[in-house]
Amino acid sequence: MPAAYKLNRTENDLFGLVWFGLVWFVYELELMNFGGKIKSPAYLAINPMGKVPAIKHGDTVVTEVVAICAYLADQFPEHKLAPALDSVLRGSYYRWLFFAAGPLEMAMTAEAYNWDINGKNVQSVGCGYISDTVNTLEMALKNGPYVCGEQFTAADLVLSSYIGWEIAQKNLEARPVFNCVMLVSSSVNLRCRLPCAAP
Ligand SMILES: N[C@@H](CCC(=O)N[C@@H](CS)C(=O)NCC(=O)O)C(=O)O
Repeated sequence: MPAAYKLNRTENDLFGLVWFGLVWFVYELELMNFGGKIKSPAYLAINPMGKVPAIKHGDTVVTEVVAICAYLADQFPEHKLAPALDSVLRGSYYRWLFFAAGPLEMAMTAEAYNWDINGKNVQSVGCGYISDTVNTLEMALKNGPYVCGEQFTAADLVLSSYIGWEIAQKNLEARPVFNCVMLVSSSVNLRCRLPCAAP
């Protein structure tokens, strides 16, 4: 089973909901603190970025929250957190996982730190205007019940975690579909599936 590294903060942090899902898998959990163990040589040997989360599974180290979720979903298929390799749903699965790691993380950081995305730079900025990313996220989620259709996947875990954190940080407006997605993911995490028709 994997060892996992996570910040010593509340379960509502950036990776809280994702992590809540990952405890299905995680055997050993090592908590980090800002400026402390996270920048120690021992941890930098695991992640030279000095950032969490990270996991070690046998000799394999995986960093980047979305990669960790995708990796664990593949390694522990009994949890059915990824569409089958030959399923066409794999297209949506990859699409929204990478959307979270790319445009969504970038747009939320841009919002948090007032980055100037304007007519001169928007064509080169991966998230476009912040509203482009937020509207696309809403579009992806509104047909439900899950982002890949009928199957709850690691992509839902990732997106709901980002959404929860970013709403709490006031970087993302609490649109009805975003609230709904968080509720559904929490429920699935608690092993009681409550498919939700988005408003
Ligand atoms: N792109 C990374 C982001 C990781 C990240 O920013 N982690 C923050 C969590 S708040 C961290 O470890 N910060 C500690 C530091 O930079 O010292 C991922 O997806 O995992």
